[in-house]
Amino acid sequence: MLIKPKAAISSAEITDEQHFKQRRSLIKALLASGASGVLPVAAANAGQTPPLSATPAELVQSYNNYYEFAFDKESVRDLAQALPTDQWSLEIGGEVEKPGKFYLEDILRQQPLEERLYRFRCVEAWSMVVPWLGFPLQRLLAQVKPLSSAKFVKFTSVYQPEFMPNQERGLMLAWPYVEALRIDEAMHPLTILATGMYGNHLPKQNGAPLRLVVPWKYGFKSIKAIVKIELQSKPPVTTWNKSAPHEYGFYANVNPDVSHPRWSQATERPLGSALFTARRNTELFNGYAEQVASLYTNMDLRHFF
Ligand SMILES: Nc1nc2c(c(=O)[nH]1)N[C@H]1C(S)=C(S)[C@@H](COP(=O)(O)O)O[C@H]1N2
Ligand SMILES: [Mo]
Repeated sequence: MLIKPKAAISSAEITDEQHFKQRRSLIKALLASGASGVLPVAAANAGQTPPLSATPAELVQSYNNYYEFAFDKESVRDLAQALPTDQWSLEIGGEVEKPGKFYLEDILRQQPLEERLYRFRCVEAWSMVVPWLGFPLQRLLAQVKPLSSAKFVKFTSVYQPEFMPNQERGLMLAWPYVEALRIDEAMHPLTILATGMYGNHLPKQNGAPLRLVVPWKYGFKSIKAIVKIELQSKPPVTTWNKSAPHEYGFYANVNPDVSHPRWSQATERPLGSALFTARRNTELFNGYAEQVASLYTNMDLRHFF
């Protein structure tokens, strides 16, 4: 399913819009021809009832958790526009054969973008459905050749206190924001690095120019504005887990049966639904159990929350 960009984009900001247009038509063509190598969107969405429909872009792009900028969701969009995102580079290192510094532009020349319509569930019990544009993280990791000693993947967000008010003030969390996955989670085909949404560029408030999306985990795992990826033999210390270990586990798999200490996770409020309309039931692994449950066989999900 492809969605046309809704709002016109400002021409000053978009120098490579042509590039995106070409990509979009390439994706369309490949989907129409059933060619492999591009995500079968239908397959990614299989088994989900009712069929997913995207949350309006305007909501997804104006209600944002991005603590480097603000603690409230409404002021992030404006503040985030100050972050410089051009000439972005990504360092990849640790337990790999071929570490290096890569320009995002070069990475994108090699990685065909795919559209993935995913559920997204914040630990605060609201949810949305987002058509991301991105590529499987496993494809990038394969290029740096992980060693067999690589058991975890650590992600680090940009540190730019000049442009990120809460970094400048040293408020709330230890900056930069860090997240991590187990290597098999990182290599799972549902795990993507996103560079766009709604058939267009990724807005700054949503983590431009490069963010992680792990659809079966709570939203805080999907780290924004990534500048570094390190493969490690030991479990990395992650931002939320460190700041409140009893509230935010390392795994953070969406699970209706494991409550947050301060609220239930059994239901969620779809973004855009009226205050008093029915909430929807939260699904185990956010609806992706069929694809990911095998990663956690024999694990007590209450203990490893
Ligand atoms: N660097 C960074 N990444 C982050 C966050 C953050 O504060 N800083 N918030 C997380 C949380 S709690 C959520 S719910 C999602 C929100 O993504 P969105 O604004 O695109 O909806 O981003 C996640 N990634
Ligand atoms: Mo969140």
